[in-house]
Amino acid sequence: MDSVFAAIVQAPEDPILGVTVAYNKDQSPVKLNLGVGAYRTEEGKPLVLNVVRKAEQLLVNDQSRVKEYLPILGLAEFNKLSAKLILGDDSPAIQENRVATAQCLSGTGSLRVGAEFLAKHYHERTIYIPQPSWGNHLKVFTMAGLSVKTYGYYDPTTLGLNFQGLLEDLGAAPAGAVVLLHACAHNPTGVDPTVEQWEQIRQLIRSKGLLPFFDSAYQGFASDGGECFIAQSYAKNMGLYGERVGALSIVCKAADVAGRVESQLKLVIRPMYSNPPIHGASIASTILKNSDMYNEWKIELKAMADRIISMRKQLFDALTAKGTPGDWSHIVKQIGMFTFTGLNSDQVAFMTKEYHIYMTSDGRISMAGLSSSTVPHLADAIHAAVTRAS
Ligand code: PLA
Repeated sequence: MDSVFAAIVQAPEDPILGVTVAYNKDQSPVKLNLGVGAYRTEEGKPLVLNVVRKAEQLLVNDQSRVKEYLPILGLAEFNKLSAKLILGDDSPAIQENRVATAQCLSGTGSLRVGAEFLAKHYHERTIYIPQPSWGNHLKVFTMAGLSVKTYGYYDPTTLGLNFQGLLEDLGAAPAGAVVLLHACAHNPTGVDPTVEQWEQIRQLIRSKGLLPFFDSAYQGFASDGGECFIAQSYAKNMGLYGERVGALSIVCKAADVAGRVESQLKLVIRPMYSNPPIHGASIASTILKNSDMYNEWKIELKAMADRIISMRKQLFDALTAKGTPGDWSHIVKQIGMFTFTGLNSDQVAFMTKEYHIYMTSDGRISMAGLSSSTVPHLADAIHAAVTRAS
């Protein structure tokens, strides 16, 4: 007898995580995964931070720890520390008890819970995301019941910020609309506004009564007294990817509002996954609350960031030395884990087929997946892809 599911069609792989699936199937010894934004060492290995190992050891040795359910909003201490980390120690919003924070399943879970809350309680259902943005934004917000529009962000002719387009599009947005902002290190473009541009964006958002929803971290902006949503992820900065550690903070104008917002967050979360997992959040709070471990974390984080910057330089130098046609200075100018190369999907497909280099079809490469020993291989592939047709 036929299955009742016989008519189900095969779903496509995810545009980002599917790159890893294809990579895993490749038997070539020179294969290279520059798809997902996951940090690798110079040896090409995943990295568990020393300070994370230390925190885990402390947790394991602590016999008083149990495996009870966390409250719906997660570990209270973790939530406090996360809000402090993103808003700053001396944030008036924290001092005045105006922040409602929920421990969520990493950045994605924080975005989703925030979006569900907005769909249920907010009068304006439209959210503006940058063009382009992280591919999952559209799906997360649509699934939560919001209607997604885009605002100008990237200018492919300058490989820089389309600031005029951004101001025009947000200026034309309906009052109250939600605006998704990448707090820093915009994915996939690696292009961020300058401090002055951020201030102009802030003024526009406040003057139009738009509601900012930050993905990740940008200290300072959120301390202007206005309301905002912040989705934090510890996946990359603590290397806690698979532990799924994150937080949603909703900054409100008054403590009584924050209290009611928090009570409603619980009603959103309880039927979704009941309550979040304990281990990863315990690691993060162990690190955040101990000043020695906190400092150690910052040093290790900086080492990761510095290695990525050095990869940018090495790749740029390699292409310059080869005389690869085109201006490649954006490789060193862009910020964060990714270089938005400007390579098109045909060139990407060519590099995967001929060089076993895996990356997203929009031409984004994860610089964190590169090492000194693989830079020449990537430079060869880019050179061949660029010179092939011409
Ligand atoms: N927001 C942005 C802008 C991201 O780039 C990512 C992850 C997330 C949120 C979610 O991260 P988290 O849920 O793991 O905390 N982007 C990755 C991985 C690194 C992915 O697509 O899931 C990327 O390669 O784009």
